[in-house]
Parts: sequence; C-alpha cells; structure tokens
Amino acid sequence: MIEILKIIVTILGAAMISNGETTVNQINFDCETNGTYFTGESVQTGADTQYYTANRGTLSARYMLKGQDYAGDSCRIFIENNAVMGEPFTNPKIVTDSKALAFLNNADLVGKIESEGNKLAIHIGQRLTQIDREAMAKTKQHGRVEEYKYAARRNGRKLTKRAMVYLPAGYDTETDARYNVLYLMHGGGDNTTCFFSDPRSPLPLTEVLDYLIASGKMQPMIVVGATYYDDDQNIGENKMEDAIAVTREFNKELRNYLIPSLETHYRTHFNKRAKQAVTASREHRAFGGFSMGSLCTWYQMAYDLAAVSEYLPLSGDLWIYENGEKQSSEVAAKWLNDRILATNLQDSFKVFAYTGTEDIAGGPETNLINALRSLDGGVFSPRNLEFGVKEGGKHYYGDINEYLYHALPLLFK
Ligand code: FER
Repeated sequence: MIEILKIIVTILGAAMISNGETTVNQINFDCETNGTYFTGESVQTGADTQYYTANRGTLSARYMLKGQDYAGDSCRIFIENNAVMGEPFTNPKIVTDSKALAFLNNADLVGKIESEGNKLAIHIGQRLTQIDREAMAKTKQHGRVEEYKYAARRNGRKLTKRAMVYLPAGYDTETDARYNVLYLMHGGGDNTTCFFSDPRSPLPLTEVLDYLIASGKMQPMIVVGATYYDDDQNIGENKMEDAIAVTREFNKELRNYLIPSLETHYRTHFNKRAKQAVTASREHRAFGGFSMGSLCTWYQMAYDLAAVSEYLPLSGDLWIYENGEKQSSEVAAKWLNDRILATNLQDSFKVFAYTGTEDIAGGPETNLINALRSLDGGVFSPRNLEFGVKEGGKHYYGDINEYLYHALPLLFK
C-alpha cells in the first residue's frame, strides 16, 4: 500500500454482552498520529464494535481525528475501518474536510492492524492499482520496440552503445506529435531488454504500455531501456562492483550522449538549438530503474536534477560510501537532500518510489524514504514523493512492472 496514515491506538476499556448466539465486544479508544500526510489526535473517544458468532467475527471501528494536514491546514478526518476477523487487511473509509487530503474521500483504501507494544498501530493507505488482465488482453493497438545505437565516450574510450526503444502505437502515423521520454535502467547483471521482455516477468512492460496508452490512462510516450554497461550483451567480469561505479557516472552519459542523440532521432521535446537544451526539456523527461537501476535513479537525482523532472526508483536504495564504507540511510538521505537544496529545482521534481515486502530492497528503500521524510529542512513531502510497498512484492521484473502499471498514469501531470 501507499501508506498515508499510521494511527496509534490506546485502548481505554471494553464492554461485552452475549445472547448465546452473538457476542458483542465494544472497545473504546483514543488515538494519535504523527506522520508525513497528517498529524493529529482523536476528537473524542472512538469505538470499535466487534461481533462474534459461531463461525464469523467482524469489527467496525469509527473515530474522528483533528489536526493538521501536510499543507499546514487544520482539518478533521473521520475513519470507518471495517474488517473480517482473520483476514489480513481491513476496508477503511475516510471522510475529511482537508483540501490536501481530499483524495482520501474517494480513494481505494486498504488497512492493516498490528500490535505495537501494548498499543495498536492502524496503517491506512491507498492500494496500488490492480492489474486488469482481461482488459489488457483485449488491447488492439500495439507499439513496437526497436534497437537504437549511439556514440558515447567514457574515460577517453569511444563506445558504441545500445538502447531498446518503445515507440507507442501511432508514432509512425501521427507525424506531428512530439513525445515525452521515460528512461528505464535495468538491475545489476541485466540488460536493455529486461523491462520489455524478460523471461522472468509474467507482465511484459510492452503489454502494460500498450494497454495504458490505448485506454487513455497514460499519455503516449517513448520508453527507453538503457544500460550503464558498455555492452550489456557482454557484461565484464566483476558485475556488481562495476555496477556501483557506472550507475554513479551514468548521468553524464545521459546528458552528453544519450539525450542529444536519441531525442533528436525520435520526435521529442528536445530542441538541440535551444540554450541549455537538455535542461530546457527536463519537464518532458522521466528516469526510473530497478535495483541497481534504482540506485542509478537516485544518483541521477543527486548529480543532475536539471536533466530530468520525474523519477521512479523501484526496489533499490541510495548507496553512499565514506572511506569505502556504506553509510546509513540517514547519511544517504541528508547527502541527497543537501545536493537537491544546492540546485534551484527543489520545488520542481517528483518521485514515485515502490518496492515489495518480500524484496531484498524493501527494507533498505523504506529506511531511505523514512529518512528523507524525517529530515530537518527536507525537500521531500507528499507534494513530490509517493512511496508504495506491495504486500508480497519480490525483487523481479514482474512486480516491478506492476509498480509501473500504477505509476505511469501519474507521470507528466
Ligand atoms: C538494494 C538491495 C539489493 C539495492 C540493490 C540491490 C540499490 C541489488 C541486488 C543485486 O543486484 O543483486 O537495496 O539498492
């Protein structure tokens, strides 16, 4: 879920009654929350009504909080949280008078209850968009993927590099149209085709893109499978070590070689005669990646925020080293935040970050996001950062492409 509220509940008392068939347990509680989206406490004592019969138990908690939303406005949030006992998730409904949180009034919400010491933690958030496979299978307009070669230079060496390029349906016929560009970076040891047609993925990105574009859920855009390797079909010896260095450096290749070449070859918003042509077209460019590609995405944000306006770090955190030692997520977060503060772009970028609970990067990326959100003078807020964690999501392209299914409609708004 994309967690919006984590509410800490203190039980005040319980009253029980039974008629032999039905038992009712009515629990009174107070609550408080101190989070990124909203900070506040209960207006008055809330009640959770639990019904038990021989083979079924349900609960319905109703309560109201008062406090402040992330825009700084005073507001109230009423919550009705319904659940069937034994099921892992609850069905919350929210009514709020907050403008900033108005999206919660109509959102597809999901909840989870956990005990935290002698208290309860109620997590409430938005569901990641559910995949509609039936509708996807009926898609009639298909884009195509082609190889694109470009010249680059690294450390004085001349390279001929490869990228795979998805061109949306209509690209060849609507010859006046110009397209936004999303660059996607693969994981360590992977290659430029992984997002589109990885044999490990039951959800090829080509099908996701075809469907989302044909149904009008996302804008038609050019999607580029790029690589930080010299030659992703013949990766060198020390794969992971190489990957750390080349993910850090890739931003230079993007600005100096890949964008000027690819974005003049295809119809994009890049105008090579414009002053600062790469920066001038940043609103039309997004960058994302999986795992080491997510690391590359965080580095892109840190080293060249001016080239790209929207970022999709998928299952990978930010690795910062000092004297060869990997630093904590707090240090990494502060380093990134300081670099962003040093630009004049702290109000003009967006991050859509996702991972899974069964993903090796799930813990590390969650820690990084929490650290970014907790910084004094931090630039990250619900205005520019969405973070979702899929229950059961694993470290592979199937789940990653589900995150893209959710996120692609949010790009370039
Ligand atoms: C992470 C966990 C794992 C991460 C990357 C990995 C950049 C990569 C693992 C691999 O390629 O084997 O948090 O962040």
